[in-house]
Order: sequence, then C-alpha cells, then structure tokens
Amino acid sequence: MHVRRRQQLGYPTTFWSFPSFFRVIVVVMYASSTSALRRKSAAFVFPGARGYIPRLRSHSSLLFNERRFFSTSVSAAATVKDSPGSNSKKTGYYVTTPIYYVNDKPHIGHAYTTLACDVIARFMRLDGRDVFFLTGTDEHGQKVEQSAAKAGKSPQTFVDEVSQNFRSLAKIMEFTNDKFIRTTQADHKAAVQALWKQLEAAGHIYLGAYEGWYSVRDEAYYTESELVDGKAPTGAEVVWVVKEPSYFFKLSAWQEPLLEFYAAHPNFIAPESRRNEVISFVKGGLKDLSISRTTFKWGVPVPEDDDHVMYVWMDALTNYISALGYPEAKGSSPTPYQRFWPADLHVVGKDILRFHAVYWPAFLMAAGLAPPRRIFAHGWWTKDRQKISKSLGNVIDPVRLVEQFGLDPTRYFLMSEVPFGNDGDFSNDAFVRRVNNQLANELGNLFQRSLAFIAKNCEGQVPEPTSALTEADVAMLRSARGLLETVRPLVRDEQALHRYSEALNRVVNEGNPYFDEQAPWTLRKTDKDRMATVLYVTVEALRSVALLYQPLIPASASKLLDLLAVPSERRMFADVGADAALTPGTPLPKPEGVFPRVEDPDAPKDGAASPAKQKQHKKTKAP
Ligand code: ME8
Repeated sequence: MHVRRRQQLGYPTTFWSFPSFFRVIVVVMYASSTSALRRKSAAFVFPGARGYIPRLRSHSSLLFNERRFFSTSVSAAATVKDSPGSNSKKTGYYVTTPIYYVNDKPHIGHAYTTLACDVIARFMRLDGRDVFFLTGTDEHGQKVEQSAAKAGKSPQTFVDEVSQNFRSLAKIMEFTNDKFIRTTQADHKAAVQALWKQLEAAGHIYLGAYEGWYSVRDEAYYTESELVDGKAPTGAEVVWVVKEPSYFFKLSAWQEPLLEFYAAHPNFIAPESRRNEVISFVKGGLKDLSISRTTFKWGVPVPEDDDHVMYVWMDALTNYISALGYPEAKGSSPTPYQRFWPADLHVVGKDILRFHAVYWPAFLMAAGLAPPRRIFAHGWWTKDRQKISKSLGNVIDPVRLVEQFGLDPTRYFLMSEVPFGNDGDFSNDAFVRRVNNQLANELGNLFQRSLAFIAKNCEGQVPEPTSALTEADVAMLRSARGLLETVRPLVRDEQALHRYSEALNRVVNEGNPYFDEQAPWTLRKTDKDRMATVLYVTVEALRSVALLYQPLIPASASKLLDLLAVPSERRMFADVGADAALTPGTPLPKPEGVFPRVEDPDAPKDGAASPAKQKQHKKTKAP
C-alpha cells in the first residue's frame, strides 16, 4: 500500500516510516493485545463513551497504539540525563537564577531571567518532576557598599530595602520560586566559610598580594590586555588596585581539568556559540584568582583572618549550594542537598557566563563537589538598540509593563519574542503586535468561537461525538496530543523557550482553519452528528493545548481550562493525552473572552480604551 493511501485510511504515517522488521513486531504486539485493551483505547478518545466504541474503533485504536510509542520514548528519555558529577541519590530537578545585586531596583533584564526559570520550573512540575527553583539577592561587595553610602544608609538597612523590591517583583510576576536566598543570611555566610575551609584544607588557597585592574560595576578583575580604551570590555570603569594582601585560588591548576570536563560534557554550556567562547577563554590560559580584599568590609570574613573579606563572586556562587543546606549533616532521609545537587540548570545572562562556567566548576571540583549539569546563558535586552541603563534613562520597569499590559501578555511577550539565547530589542509596538496576533487573534479567537457555538447549539455541554472521526479530526487530535513529546525536549533539554511557544501556536493556528473548513454552522443545518464531532474535536484539542500553555501564561491557561470544565486534578501533563479527554455531556460555564486586545499606551489615541482590557489586567495581577 502506498503511504498516501495509508494516510487516507487514517493509518499513522509515522508507523510506516519505521523499518519493516519493527513494524512486524508492533503488529504482533498489537494483535496480541486483548479486546478489553482495544475497548479501553476507544475510551481514551471519548472516555465514558462505551456506546461509541464499535463505530470509533479503527481510529481510536490507532491513537492508542501511537500513545504506547510515546510513553515508551518518554520514560526512556526521562531516565537518561547528561549528568556531570552524577549523583545517584538525586531525585529532584533544580533550576536557579543568578542572585541579583541589590544596588538598584529590578528591571526587565532581571525579570526576564527569573521568568525563564519560572516557566521551566512550572513545566517540569507539571511534567511530574520534584522541582526546586531558587532565586535571590547578592548583597555583599564594593558595588552594594558604595550604593548604600550614596543613599546615606547603612549597608544592612539598604540591602534589606532593595532586596524587598526583588521579592515584590516575584509576587507581581507570580514566580513560583521555592526559596529566595539572601547572601547576608547567617546560614549562607557559614556555608561560604565552610567551602573556603574545604578549599584551604585541600591546598587550593594561598596568601599573596594583588595588584591590577578592578571594575566595581562588574565586580571583576581585568588584565591590561583585556581593557578597551581604558575601560573593561563591558564598558565599565576600572580602577587600579594598589598592591594589597590577598588570598588566591589556584585557578591556573584547573585549566586542563576544565577543558577535559567541557569535552566530556558537551551540553554543559549552552548555547553552542557561548560554549566556544568559554573554551577559547580557558585555552588562552587561566591565572590564579584573587579571592579576598582588605580595602573594604562589606563581605563575608575570611575564616581566621578577618582583615580580609571574601571576593563577592566566591560568596555569591556558593548560594546555589548554601540554599540546599550545604554543608549539611548526614541524615537518613535524603537532605535537600542530596535531592537536588548537582543543579540541573543555572540560567544566567551572557554577561556572567565566565563566572559560572569557569570559576564555579573549578571551585566545586577543587572542593571535591559535583559541578552543575548545565549552564544556559541567555542574551541581552536593549531599548532602541541601546544598552538599558539608568544613566541613559531607558530602563524598562517590569512592574509598569504588568500594570500597562497585564501579567500574562508580559510573560508571553518576553518568552516568545526573542529566541532564548539571542539578544532582543524591546518596543511597545512589537509587544502589542505579538500579543494581539497570537493570544487574541488565534488562541482567544478559537476558544471564543468554538465555546460560544457550543453554548448556543449544544445546550452548553461538552458535545457528544456521535459520528466517526475523519482524517482531519484524527490529524487535529494527533497534533494536539503529540505536543508534549515535541515541547518536552525543547524545554527540558534545550531551553528553546521560543520554540516551545511556537510549537503551541502551530497547533492553535492549525485549529482555526480546521474549524473554518469543517464549518459547524453549515453542519448544524445538514448533519448535527458531524457538527457535534467537529466541536468535540476542537475543544478536546484546545484542552491539550491549554494544559501546555500553563507554564507560559498561568492565569489565562487556568481560565481556559475552567471554561472547558477541566477538573483541577486533571491539569498535569500526564493528562494531555486521550486518558483525560473531555467527557461528553459535562456542563460548561458561560463562555467569556480571556485575551482582550492590548493597546500601546504611547500610541496616539483614536478612540476610547477598551474597558475589558483594564478588567482583564486587574484579574491577572498578583494579590
Ligand atoms: O551579575 N537583558 O547580578 P546583576 C537580559 N550578582 N538580562 C539582563 C539584563 C538585560 N539587559 N540586565 C540584567 C550579578 N540581566 C551577580 C550574579 S550569581 C551567583 C551573581 C540579568 O544584578 C541577567 O540574568 O548584575 C544577568 O546575568 C543578571 O541580570 C545580572 O544581574
């Protein structure tokens, strides 16, 4: 049989792309499955619909077989992980943001990184993983000390106030971090000192003297050859540090081990271009790293030498393990450290990749601890192609964005506008276009018109699909139910967050023409059974799509699932498939719009602003 003919008959074409010996095995497996199983397969499409089984068997068993392929590949993939320093006791999934300096209030860049981690954390939780999501604030160092002095406050009072802005942002943006760490906490300081002692005991720290360039803004040392026109390569001012006593970490000894580590763990640094940059930096030669200062006091004291405070990056990087209770006492049940370390993913901006991909694994390996599994460095947001900075007056305040446009539109825009890893330029125009095109015109529209039609013509209940499925129906359902298999590797393995939202959009954008072509408004007059089937397929496909939109636009996706009467206990990704399909006859709430169009507040006004917009935005804001 030709593939085309097979398609017409509704066979899954993926099946025919397997080698023939494999197809034989599958057919034998299928033939040996009991009739009870086949009955169950029909129930996957329309659960509780025993009466439909004889008529729907061919299509539903097809979907059932497909599902078995999926579940096999998922469980295999879930157990195979790229795991530098793999810890066999580890059960959880650990994702972190950088901890942010508290020299100023948060801007769009900080919101962006934490949002990306929030989407990943929500995704992994819905996918059944035991997740720990960490964010927090980096409160020591010269930069913070200087900002406090400028504000006329003691460093502690200053950091308490500014850190609170980051916590408030997390509330406003509905971030689901499990912990918010502050480096001024006593337990964190104790952990940093413990790591120092561990490194010292292993012979990796020595006392010397530092002389050279330092940038307070970057909290980084630079060599003469790295300077560009007398400034740091980042454009930050540098100051000459007059020879002062300093402890050093023997970073030079880690050049070869690091290169070997990168070679053995090709997924450790992403994206690929950044990985290459790090490798060539390390190949260029590593110098020992000054890890203490004596000319200011706002830091963690060096154990047994409190003339020195520790280099703020050594202090800050340790947050990823201090937050898990390092150095914990051994217990019988797994401690947070045992459950979650090594981290599955550190998400950082490209500006701080070197600290995470070079210094951090070197510190850990020297202390005999496992390095993290992966570091993803995302790109930079600019405004009108210029760096965002207070002095240029072009800072974008994420709280204001949420107030102007609503939370979910803001989350959606930030996660889908720019390929994750690339730089992006912010504009209200791009915001309005993207959100209106995809959320209002495509997703919102398909929901609204299918549910409004059902409310009018099916007594406001999930319709009963009483006619056999056509090829178009099967294709629509398969696209929606196959989504999880498409997006899981994009989020979990590649952090291609823009491709994740693109994949969801593709299915929605397939749903609108499906609905148009099937034209239930015509079927209402000619074939009511077929009309009900088309409506059922549409809302059942939308159910899978809405489940998968949850990490990106949580409040709106939850509203969509409410409109489909999906019970709260059936909203995990395990429910995306036919097992949890909508039950015909379930009463549906009165349909209402979920995605009002957004407007550019800076655009010239040509009429009244939509009051619906204001209403929606209020609803999606955090309490
Ligand atoms: O570097 N675009 O803190 P930080 C995108 N405390 N992301 C941006 C951005 C922009 N324009 N501006 C900032 C520190 N970010 C250290 C980290 S971690 C152990 C210590 C984001 O307040 C991005 O994630 O300067 C960047 O890496 C981070 O904020 C820098 O935050």
